[in-house]
Amino acid sequence: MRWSLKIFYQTMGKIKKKFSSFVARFFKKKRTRIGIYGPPNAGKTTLANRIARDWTGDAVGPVSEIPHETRRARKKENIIISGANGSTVTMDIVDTPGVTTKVDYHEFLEFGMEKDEAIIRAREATEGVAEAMHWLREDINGVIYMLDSTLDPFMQVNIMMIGIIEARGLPVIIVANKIDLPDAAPARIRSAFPQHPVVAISGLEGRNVEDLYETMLEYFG
Ligand SMILES: Nc1nc2c(ncn2[C@@H]2O[C@H](COP(=O)(O)OP(=O)(O)OP(=O)(O)O)[C@@H](O)[C@H]2O)c(=O)[nH]1
Ligand SMILES: [Mg+2]
Repeated sequence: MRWSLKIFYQTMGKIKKKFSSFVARFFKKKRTRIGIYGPPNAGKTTLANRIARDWTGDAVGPVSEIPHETRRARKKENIIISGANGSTVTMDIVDTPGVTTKVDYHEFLEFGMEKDEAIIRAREATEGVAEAMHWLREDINGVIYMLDSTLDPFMQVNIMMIGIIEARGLPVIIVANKIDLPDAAPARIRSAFPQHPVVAISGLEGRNVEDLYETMLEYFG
């Protein structure tokens, strides 16, 4: 009798352990995948590098003043961001190629690039745009939409991209970047997209990025 009681308690113990590990797995927070989208040269890679450096110590990819520097999506996994109140969110950050409706190789010649190299860059950039759109459909849970706040936000490509992101029901934070420049007008971006949170930053200097991290915790957490 005593033996059967012992076996009974042992079995119950095993079941309890299995059950609690199942519960833990069930409630474990999934990693969220955040895509940084926006037109070429907005400062997407600069911000991706800053986020990665601030929270993991590594960079994501090269930055340049020539548009379409990023021509393949690049991912940095397992970035854990934590906020002032102790909340955290684990995310993969995907830096995407700048999305435009047309890539013209002539644009690169102005930067002193050889014609052959410019044509290759234009082709790669076009493929990169298609790839970025594919990721948006398949694999992204939230979006940082990056704009250069010295430029007009009412470009067709921005309206179209924000429309696609809204149609997919993804949470989006709009970043008004380059506020260190004298022509920056983040208020213009705020009034263009009143339905979404807008955070004005300088990704280059790091100004106001803390505010962006808190907003990311709020919207992507
Ligand atoms: N003044 C200023 N320049 C910035 C800022 N962020 C990025 N830049 C500059 O803008 C240029 C483009 O930056 P990237 O980070 O390569 O931009 P991107 O959006 O990744 O560009 P693509 O990959 O070509 O789509 C570079 O010369 C950066 O140094 C900023 O906050 N202020
Ligand atoms: Mg880039």
